[in-house]
Amino acid sequence: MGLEDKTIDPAAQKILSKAQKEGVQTVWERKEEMKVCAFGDAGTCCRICWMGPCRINPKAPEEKRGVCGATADTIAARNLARMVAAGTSAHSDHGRHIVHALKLTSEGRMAGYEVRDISKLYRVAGEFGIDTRDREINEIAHELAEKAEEEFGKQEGRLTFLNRAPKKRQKIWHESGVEPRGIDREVVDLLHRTAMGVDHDHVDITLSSMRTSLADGWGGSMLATELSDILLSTPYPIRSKANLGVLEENAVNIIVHGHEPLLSDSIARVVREPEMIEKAKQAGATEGINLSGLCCTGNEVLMRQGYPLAGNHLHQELAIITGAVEAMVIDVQCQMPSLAQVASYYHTHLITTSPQAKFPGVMHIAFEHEKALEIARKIVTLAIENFKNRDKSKVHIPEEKMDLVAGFSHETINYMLGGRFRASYRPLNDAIIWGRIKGVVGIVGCNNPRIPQDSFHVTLAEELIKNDILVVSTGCAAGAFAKAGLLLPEAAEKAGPGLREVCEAVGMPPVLHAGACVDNSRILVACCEMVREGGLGNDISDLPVAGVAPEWMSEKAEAIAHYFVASGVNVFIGVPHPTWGSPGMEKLLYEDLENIFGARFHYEPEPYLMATKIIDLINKKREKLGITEKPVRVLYDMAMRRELPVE
Ligand code: BF8
Ligand code: SF4
Repeated sequence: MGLEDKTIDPAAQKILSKAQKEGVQTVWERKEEMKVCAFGDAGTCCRICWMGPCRINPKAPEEKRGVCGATADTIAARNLARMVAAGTSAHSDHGRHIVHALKLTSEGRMAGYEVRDISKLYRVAGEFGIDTRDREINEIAHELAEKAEEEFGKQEGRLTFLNRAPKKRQKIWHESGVEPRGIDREVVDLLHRTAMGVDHDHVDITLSSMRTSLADGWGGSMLATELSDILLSTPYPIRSKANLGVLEENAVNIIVHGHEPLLSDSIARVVREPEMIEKAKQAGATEGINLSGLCCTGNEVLMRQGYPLAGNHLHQELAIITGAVEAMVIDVQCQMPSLAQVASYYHTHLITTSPQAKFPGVMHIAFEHEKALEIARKIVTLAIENFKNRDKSKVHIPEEKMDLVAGFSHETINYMLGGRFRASYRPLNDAIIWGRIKGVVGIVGCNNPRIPQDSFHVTLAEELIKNDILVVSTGCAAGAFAKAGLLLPEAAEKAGPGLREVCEAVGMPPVLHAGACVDNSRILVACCEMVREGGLGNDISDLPVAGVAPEWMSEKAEAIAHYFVASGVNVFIGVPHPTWGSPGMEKLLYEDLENIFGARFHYEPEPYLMATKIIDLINKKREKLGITEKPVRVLYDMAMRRELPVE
């Protein structure tokens, strides 16, 4: 495998060459050595009970059954469902931690934290039926946290945020029996029904996967996003930089990596304290302390505080291999166990901070809410003290760093396109109706060494914007776009004439960074706003939009993909589902789901072909909406205005 087969990022290529010289193994070498097991890949390996494990030849699935009699369809459906359950639990547990932090903050038990977005607190409290009149902020926040906690443990009824969806979508969920009752309940339900000898109907199992995934998108993830905004502030457009070149030769480099924004928010504040900066200078770091982020924790500190992004998922080992990182502080999710091995070649302190995520032999400093700032200071001090151990002969920081603008929450899209005094989705809808913007596509998800890093993301996004399709992005896809310069307003030069005109008029990039993976919930809300604004149909499935996970690898990505389909958004994937050994599942996922949800999955491994398919789909949606022709602009006089129907 040549360097170009591993990554399209020149910074990554340079550090990979360094790794080879220094004998450090990375994810790509391990991937190359790993022989893919066809049964696992096809989804027809079952190890749910110990009469097995069983495997069914994916090329002749009808010829054989598991020891219990399970078919390939049952086995593949159960395996996929368990991925959705795990993905949902990850996002939702993250959400739970944020809810807990809001509660402690409202009780004055979280040092250095307070409600930072009061107007959002009022809005969300209103959705939960909380009386906000004449009450203290902390009292409202406390009640909201309690109501949000209940969303996890509810046994019946339905999740509160489902009310945000268009009425038609809510009806579809109700009639197909996929309304999530409580977040934890749905995860448990799915694990139960996929245990040995319970649900054997692949359609029924998959509908339950859909229900569980909705508990993620409209439950755990949405709570994580909204309550993080309330607690830590709602992102607004902010300038920063991305790629390994953000590391600094003469500074103490600290990287926060993982997903949960709580400790990293404290670290982000502590590194600005004058005493800490002075301490770093005394330790020989003339430029003080340099904080950057990786993966979704990186996205969180980027979106809210403008700290640079050192990279996306496949950059995590590379960052350490630069030899310039004093501490990598990790919390939960997407952190490769290999980090411990890689760090052992350099002076980097790898520090785990979550009681849920320990690595054997790795330093652990547990995050405690009451002592958040104290713990952040301890970690930053450790990093400063480690600066003297840096081996200068091993340091190589690539020069690549790209400017970017991030911070596009759905509130910001509202504001950017609508303006300060008429903030609404009207201008976006109008731009779509008039054809300047043909549609909106969310490109989200991971890096996966099955695909040269970032190649699918970047090729696809460039093709789409060239065809006047606005791209909204989260997670590691956003990291890829950041490094490739697509998050800059100047990237509008690569867009088609219509999109370019809109971007230039408001000074926004053609690819909008909407946040971490839990913030895919912002895309759901944006879709609801577009429907509510009018002119683009009555349901999310009417909108000229699509979702894409080109380089996905995580169970969380499966949960996201499922909830987008269940919400009426067609989802394209560049890496297939592990279901290809099951004819029933293939038909269901790639065809029949459409009949229930008005959307389905599409698999396409070639980025240009995928772009063509997405453009076709968007054109079909536009045709159905009757907006293929450029509408004739009519100037209303007073008499015509009086004729307009008033709702
Ligand atoms: O939650 S995009 S590799 S970092 S799973 Fe992980 Fe995938 Fe990145 Fe964020 Ni999302
Ligand atoms: Fe085999 Fe059935 Fe047990 Fe799965 S549940 S391991 S198919 S016997």
